[in-house]
Amino acid sequence: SMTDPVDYHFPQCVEHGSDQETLGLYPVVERASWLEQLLPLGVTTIQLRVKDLSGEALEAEIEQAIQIAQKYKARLFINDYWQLAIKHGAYGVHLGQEDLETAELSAISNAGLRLGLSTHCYYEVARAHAIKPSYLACGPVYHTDSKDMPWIPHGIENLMKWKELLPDYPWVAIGGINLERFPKVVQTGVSGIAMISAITQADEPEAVTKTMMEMFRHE
Ligand code: TZP
Ligand code: MG
Repeated sequence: SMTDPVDYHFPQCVEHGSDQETLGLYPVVERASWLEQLLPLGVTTIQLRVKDLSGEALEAEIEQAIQIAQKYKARLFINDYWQLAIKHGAYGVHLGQEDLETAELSAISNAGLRLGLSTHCYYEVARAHAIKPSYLACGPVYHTDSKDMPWIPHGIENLMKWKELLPDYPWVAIGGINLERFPKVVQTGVSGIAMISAITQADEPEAVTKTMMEMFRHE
C-alpha cells in the first residue's frame, strides 16, 4: 500500500500569522567572524555558508558561529553541514535541493533544528512543500554574481506569485538584492531578505546593514 511519504514537519522559525516577528534582514556569510560584526547591530537571522574549509577548520568555524549566535540569541542557519549543525546545536540548517539526495531530514527534524530550503523554479517549490520546511527561499530574485545560477532571475513578480501560492511559509528572497532594490523587496511582504555581496563586499558593511534593517522595520 502507499504510505504518505511526507512525514517531515520542521519547527517553524517564526510564529506564523504573527506579523510581529519576521526573519528580517538575513545576511549570508562565510566566516564566524562576521557574526561578531553583524549580530551586535541587531541582526536576528544569519547563515553560515562555508564553501572552502573541511575537517577541523570547518568544524571549528561552525562551532564558533553557533557560540556567537547563542550569545546574541540570533537564529543561525548552517548551510550544507547538517550533521555538524546537529552536533553543535545550531538553530537550523539551510539546504539546497541537491542536498536532499543525501541529507537525513528526519535526523534534522528529530534534533529539533529548523530547516530552510532553497527553491529556484516551480517544480522545486512543489518538492520543497512536500518536505514542509521551516521557511522557503526563492532565488535568484535578481541577477547574482555570488553563485553560478542556471536560472533566469525571477524578479519580484514570480516571488509574489509563489508567495501567494504557498502563503503559510515564511518566504526568504535572495539573489542580487542590494540597498537600492531593498525597499521593493520589502514591499512584497517576505519574511526574510537574504544577501551575500551587498553586505560582505560593502565598503561599510555595518552601515549598509543598519540602513537595511531600518528599511525593513519601517515597512
Ligand atoms: N542562492 C540564490 S542567489 C544566491 C544564493 C546562494 C547568491 C546571493 O548572493 P548575492 O551576492 O546577494 O547576490
Ligand atoms: Mg547546499
